[in-house]
Parts: sequence; structure tokens; C-alpha cells
Amino acid sequence: MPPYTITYFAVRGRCGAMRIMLADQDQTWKENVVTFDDWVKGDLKATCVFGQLPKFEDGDLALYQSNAILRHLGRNHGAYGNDNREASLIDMMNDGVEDLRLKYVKLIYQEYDSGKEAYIKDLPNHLSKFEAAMAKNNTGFLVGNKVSFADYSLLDVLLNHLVLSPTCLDTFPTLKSFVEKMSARPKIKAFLDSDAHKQLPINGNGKQ
Ligand code: GTB
Repeated sequence: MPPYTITYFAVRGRCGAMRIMLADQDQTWKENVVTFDDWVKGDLKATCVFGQLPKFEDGDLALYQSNAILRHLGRNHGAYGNDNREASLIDMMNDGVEDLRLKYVKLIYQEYDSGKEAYIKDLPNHLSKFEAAMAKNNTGFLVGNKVSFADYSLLDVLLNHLVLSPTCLDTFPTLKSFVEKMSARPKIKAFLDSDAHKQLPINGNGKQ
């Protein structure tokens, strides 16, 4: 029986990064898919610490909040830097990824039709920060010399942005190379090519 269970809606959404990470770390996990009809009944919501999904179970440990889950997996699988200094920098970079993810989620769920053009125009101002940090580190990862949970989260966010704006990385060679190399890691490639991944919409409202 797999040690991990993800309880979430039938979307990539806030589980995209953790699924990529679990695949790359050669982990198996169980998917407990919640339909919107079941969710609105409220019973499951009432049991969730913040009234939201995803819920992640590692044995008898139940976790909520997608970034806490990524950190937990980072600790479990050696993807949280080589020392405390790197761990702090990884936290910082992951918070930067979260800021971009929140802007993206706001666009998708609140202002897609009216805001898409302006969002794409402003996107280089955000991507340039990751380009600079990644180029400065010069290892192909955000921090240090090995993959961290922040890299998986950045990969997930960039893949989503490439669907929104297929040319958005054309002026960011370091990020473009990062996406290509990360996506070509054999276990990530197999996951991204899988029906389990491809059949899930990115977001819950059909916009992408
Ligand atoms: N900070 C939390 C985290 O990072 O885990 C945010 C979690 C969150 O926003 N959860 C949303 C949720 O539980 C789902 S992600 N919403 C239900 C509620 O609040 O009652 C976004 C989302 C929205 C809708 C669908 N859908 O309809 O399928 C899927 C995903």
C-alpha cells in the first residue's frame, strides 16, 4: 500500500507540484478524488483544518496547505537543500513561486476574460526575477546544487504559464532550459506523459 494519499478535486491545481515531486522521487501514492457534488455536501469540508483541499496523508499524519505538504516531502526525500542556509533560501524562493501562483489563480478564477492580456504583458516583470536567481545560482536549480521542492513548484507554475502564453519563456533562456531539463528527467517525463496527468484539467473552471 502506498505511504501517501492525496485527497483533492479532479484537477492539477494545487497538487500539480507535489505530484511532479512524488513522481520524480520515485514515490507511489493513492489518489482520493472528490467530486464537486460531494464537496458541497460539506461533511468533508468540516473535517479539513482550513475547510479546503488538498489533504495529504503520510501514514497517520494528515496535512493541509499545499506548500506545507511540499516542505514535508522536501524533508522526507532530501529535497530541502544541503544545510539550513540553503533551506532558508529554498523557503524564500518557494514563497516567490507562491506569489506568482496566487496572481495566476486570481487571473484564472476572477478576471480571465478582462485581465488575460494585461497579465501576459506584465508577466516578464515576474519571470525576470526567477531568471536572474536561477542564472546567478548557475546549477540548473534555484538553490544549491540539487533539486528542491521549490524547483518542482516553479516547474509546475511555468508549465501552466506556457499553456497560458506559449511564448512567455522565449526571452528567458535560463528558465526555458530549466523547464526543458526538468521535464526531461525520466520520471517527470513519464509522469507528464501519463494519462493520469494529461486527463486532468489544470484548473477547476476550464480556463487555462
Ligand atoms: N492555501 C491553500 C493550499 O495551498 O492548499 C489553498 C487551498 C485551496 O484554495 N483549495 C481550494 C478549495 O478547497 C481548491 S484549489 N476550495 C473549496 C472551498 O474552499 O470550499 C482551487 C480549485 C477550485 C475549484 C476546483 N473545482 O471546482 O474542481 C478545483 C480547484
